[in-house]
Amino acid sequence: MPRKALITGITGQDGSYLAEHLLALGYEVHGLIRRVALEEPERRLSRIQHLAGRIQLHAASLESYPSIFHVIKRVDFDELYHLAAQSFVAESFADGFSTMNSNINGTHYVLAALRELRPACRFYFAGSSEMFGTVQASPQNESTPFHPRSPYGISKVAGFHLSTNYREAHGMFCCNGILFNHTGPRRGFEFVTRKITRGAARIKLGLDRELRLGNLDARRDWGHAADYVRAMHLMLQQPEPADFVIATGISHSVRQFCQLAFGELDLDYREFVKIDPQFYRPAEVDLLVGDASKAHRLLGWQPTCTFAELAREMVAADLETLGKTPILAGTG
Ligand code: F7E
Repeated sequence: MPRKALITGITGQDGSYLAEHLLALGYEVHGLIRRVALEEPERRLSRIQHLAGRIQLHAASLESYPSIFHVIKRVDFDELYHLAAQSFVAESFADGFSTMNSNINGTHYVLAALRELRPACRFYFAGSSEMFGTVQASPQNESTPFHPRSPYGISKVAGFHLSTNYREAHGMFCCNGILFNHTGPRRGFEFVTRKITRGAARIKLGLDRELRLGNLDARRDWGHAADYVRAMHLMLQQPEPADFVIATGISHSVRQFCQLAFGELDLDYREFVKIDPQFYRPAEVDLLVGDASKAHRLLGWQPTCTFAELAREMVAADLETLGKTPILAGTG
């Protein structure tokens, strides 16, 4: 009998890579999606289109306990990966209420339904380096205190504590991944790395003349999402539930990513990147760099993709996709 996994957020970057990874390992993969996604499959299911027929999708809303309950009741899941969230930090400043509702209550609904129906199902919570916020020590590891700087970060701290509490109070197998920034060609367009690679490719192709960005001096520890989903799976295979930092251990600035991405296209980012205050955040996280030595030691996990390789892959993918659009075919 194959093991059965449910992924919330299967339509996102991480969900799609995780679904591929679990299928390759022989899992029966199920995904929780919003009903509205079924009405616009080309746009909303684009990252998992190539998996059609190999995964089973269930419509539910993170805002509705009964809808989550019914999905969890339907199948005897062995593992549940809770990745669904409002994950764009800037948006969480614009609408903190909906970020809190879906990220905190959504996590609580999933945990409560699991406890009621399938308490033996292993649970993964997608925690975030944004929980560290204004860092209290560097590099950050599993013992570093949290000091979140955004409603998003606060919602992830709450989710982390909820998951930990179900582990401690109800004996459930709950693991929290504390994942540092991870990206790749499937990244949403608003996140800075994808905004830069797509922007650079558009400029190269003559579709745009400039790219407007905010704080170029923020530093993050960026890895490849395909590497990071392997760690999620490994966490749930351990003898005991625990929390793990997943990171490369190397930080770079947004400016360095611009340099690399534009450089891939023989462009100088300084000619094209314009600073626009609207992309600054009311409270910034200046520096994040993770210490993943616990994951190296206990999970045998290592990242495989360097920062430069990441930029190269993303630029190449954006150039290829944009090069195929009809607008270019017309303009040569
Ligand atoms: O920003 C700066 C911005 O939006 C990175 C999410 O996956 O990782 C991600 O959160 C940095 C920030 O990601 C622009 O101020 C400059 O310092 O790509 P981002 P994030 O906020 O680090 C964590 C681990 C998560 O958990 C989150 O869900 O880049 N920045 N100029 C900009 N950022 C954006 N988005 N757009 C700009 O124009």
